[in-house]
Amino acid sequence: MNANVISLDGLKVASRDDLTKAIESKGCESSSCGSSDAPEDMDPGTWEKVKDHPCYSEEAHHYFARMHVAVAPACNIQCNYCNRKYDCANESRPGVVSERLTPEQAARKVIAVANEIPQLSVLGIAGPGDSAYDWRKTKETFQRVQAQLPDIKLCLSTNGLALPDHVDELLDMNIDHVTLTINMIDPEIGTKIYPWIFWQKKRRTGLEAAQILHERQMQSLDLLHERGILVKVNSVMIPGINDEHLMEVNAEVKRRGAFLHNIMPLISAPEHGTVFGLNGQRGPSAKELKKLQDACAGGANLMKHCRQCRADAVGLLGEDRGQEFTMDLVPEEVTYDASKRDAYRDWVAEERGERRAAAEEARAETQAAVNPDAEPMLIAVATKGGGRINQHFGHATEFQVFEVDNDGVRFVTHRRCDNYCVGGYGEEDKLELVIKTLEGIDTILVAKIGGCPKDDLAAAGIEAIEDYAYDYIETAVSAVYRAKNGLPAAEAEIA
Ligand code: CLF
Ligand code: SF4
Repeated sequence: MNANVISLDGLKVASRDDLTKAIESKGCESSSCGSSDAPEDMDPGTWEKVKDHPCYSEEAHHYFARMHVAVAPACNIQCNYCNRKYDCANESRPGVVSERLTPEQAARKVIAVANEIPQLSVLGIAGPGDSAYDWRKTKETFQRVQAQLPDIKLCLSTNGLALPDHVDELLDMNIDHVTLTINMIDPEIGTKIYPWIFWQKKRRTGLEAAQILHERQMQSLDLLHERGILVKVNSVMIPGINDEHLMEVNAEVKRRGAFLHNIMPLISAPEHGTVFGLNGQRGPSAKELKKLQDACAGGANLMKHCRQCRADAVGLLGEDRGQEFTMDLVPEEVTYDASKRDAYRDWVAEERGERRAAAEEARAETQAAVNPDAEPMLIAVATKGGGRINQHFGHATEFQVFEVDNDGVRFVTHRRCDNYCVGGYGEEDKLELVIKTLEGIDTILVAKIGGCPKDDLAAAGIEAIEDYAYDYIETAVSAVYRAKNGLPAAEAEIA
């Protein structure tokens, strides 16, 4: 096979031009990024580490995919939002069970996925228990993958209790991304979240347990930071328990060098069988989460594009292709072929540069023609990746939401929904739910939409626009904003 031929979701293309055309006509289903220029707020060394990581770079998540392998079932603590029948809720949606794998099966699965999904850039181990406690299996998996697919980034997620014992091994394996779940820096608050931990061969409870966990988490953060390993801190926001306290957590993890802080909403329901689910502890509303995120402005940088994925997730953050790669579908013998991924990365390097230049140009022109009366807008987009508006309204299972004002365009969140169109037909009851999901949105940009849903959206005060199909998101959002406010169009948009 020609090393430059790439297949994307069945599209065979032989050159960058072909790939661009393919994506413009069908939509890019995946991700990878690679302008060699670091953004202004990042040094080149850090940029090199994050530019292909969909969780550590919002921009990268338009291009690159991650996969998880569920190899580490054992855990050394109990969180009140976790039921051990399911996967670790620190990095997964609760109530989900993944297919447990041996390290050998996991390595085989990674090769099978890498051969099919050229956007794959990261292998994460996020349980289904604790990856640092179940270390032997985690380490063997990483070693096998590193030996066979040296260009895949390795990423670990842990509660931090066992991590200090393995930090130097992480360094030896070239792992430069670790997620620590830190829900408190005050052990009194910790007693309301953690009923026990297992530490030095004994079960500890109450304040002693929370104190040890806190000290080990801070030690983990310090050791990782000293070694130049990037740390993302995940915190589960639990109203009435740690919600206000998370501002202090944010400031402390920033002080200790965390690269990102990901505040995740507690998802709690009786059917999950967790302590919080059974005692009626609620999760935060989207408004409460946003308020806390706004209150943390100026502290540690916040991740806002997390999808709370599964311990066996595969694909772009907004999609899960795990069912295409269950072990019964992975061949016994698989040989790694890096050619598609290499060609994809080359394409993304160029594409990313162009996208950034177009967005910058639109932003500059927006700022140059400020209308002081212009109101900020919330604009939702339907996208399958590649940073473009390339999805049919009826096929979207989530919408990415951007805020735009005279300062430019910013990603703020995503909103999940069931897709409206199933088997070629729209379902009216689903449309009602989609419209509810889009509450507060001014405009939605889609590649295509039918007349009926467009009218129903308009009746709900949401304008659906197809005019920017396959355009870059930021330039399109900026164009809509300017058109609404009587500002001149940017050159990038006219082109
Ligand atoms: Fe996985 Fe986590 Fe690594 Fe990402 S997920 S181990 S850092 S590769 Fe990402 Fe998923 Fe959110 Fe996690 S979207 S749950 S932040
Ligand atoms: Fe569950 Fe993860 Fe907490 Fe362990 S660390 S109890 S697996 S949520």
